[in-house]
Amino acid sequence: MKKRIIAAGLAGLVALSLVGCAGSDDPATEGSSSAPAPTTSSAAPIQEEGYNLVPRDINGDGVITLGFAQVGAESGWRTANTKSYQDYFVEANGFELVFLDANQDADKQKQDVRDLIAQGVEVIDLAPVTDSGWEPVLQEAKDAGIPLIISDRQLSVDEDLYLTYFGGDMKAEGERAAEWLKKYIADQGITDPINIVHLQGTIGSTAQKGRTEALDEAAPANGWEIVYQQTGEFTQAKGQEVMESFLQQGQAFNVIYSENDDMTYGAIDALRANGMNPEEYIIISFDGNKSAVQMVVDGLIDVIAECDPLLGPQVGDLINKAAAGQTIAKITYSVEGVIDSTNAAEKLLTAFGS
Ligand code: GYE
Repeated sequence: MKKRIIAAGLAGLVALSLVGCAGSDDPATEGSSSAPAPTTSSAAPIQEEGYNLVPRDINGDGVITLGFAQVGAESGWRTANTKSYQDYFVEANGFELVFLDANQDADKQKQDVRDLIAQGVEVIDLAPVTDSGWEPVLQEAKDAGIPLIISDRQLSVDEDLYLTYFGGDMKAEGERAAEWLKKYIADQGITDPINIVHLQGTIGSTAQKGRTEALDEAAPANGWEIVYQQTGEFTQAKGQEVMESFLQQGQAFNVIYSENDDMTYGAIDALRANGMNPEEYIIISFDGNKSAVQMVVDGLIDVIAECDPLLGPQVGDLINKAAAGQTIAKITYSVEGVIDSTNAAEKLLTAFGS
């Protein structure tokens, strides 16, 4: 029964968006001949319950077209993430990539996904800028019979609205960073009050929410004070700007908790510009770009909570498995840990980006 619903959905999409492919004998459309081909999009069969859309080469052109709704180009992590998609989703691997960049604009990104639906791509990968207001758009993709994957930043939406999530567990990353700080303070026998400058990522992104929530919980639990909390929007320039404005206040602090490497670079620049030595502060970062890992080796950054950007091949693998009829997990978190003085030299050998 499930199978027939899928086949009918695919037949609808073929009829709708792929004029000129009527002669295709792609096995993906097998079993659809008994289903009446709808002539308008509103007639496309709608899944009543569950999520059973399967990625396929619907138009039989030998490749699966993946529409990727990317966040933007705000960070080194993002650049590496985009490159991993561009490198993997190529014809030699059985794919074609349609890449749309939302420029960190959540409204534009909703339009981007609608454009991908209108273009009739065969699978959509959404890396959501922020986490609200997605239900109608995800429903539209589902109604059009296009399987949708959420990557990088998780969404708390009904499981029936997407095929799978692949990416980091942002709160766990923040918890690892906080645990590291707790242990470091104990190991070093630090008795000074802990005053934390907290540079946040893009407000409303799940990367920001998870990492912020972890610190917001750990601080009161450990008697730490967050003396400043401000978004640097995951960029180096904004990270430097907000750090500068904090430094103008002349308030005491001894820890920087920066939700990505780029803002950390900006904060370090701000410290130096004010004649301060970054090595005198405990600096906590996220991601693990090569330059940041080098800074751990050099003793400038104390710890990085890792976040893996090289999602392209891993998402590709999930698509292939789902296309082959295998059951894939609803949520898969990247394997991540922390990078500090104990393992930075080794981690440098495989660090991403520059
Ligand atoms: O940490 C940051 C990027 O969503 C995990 O976004 C991603 C975050 C990453 O801009 O550098």
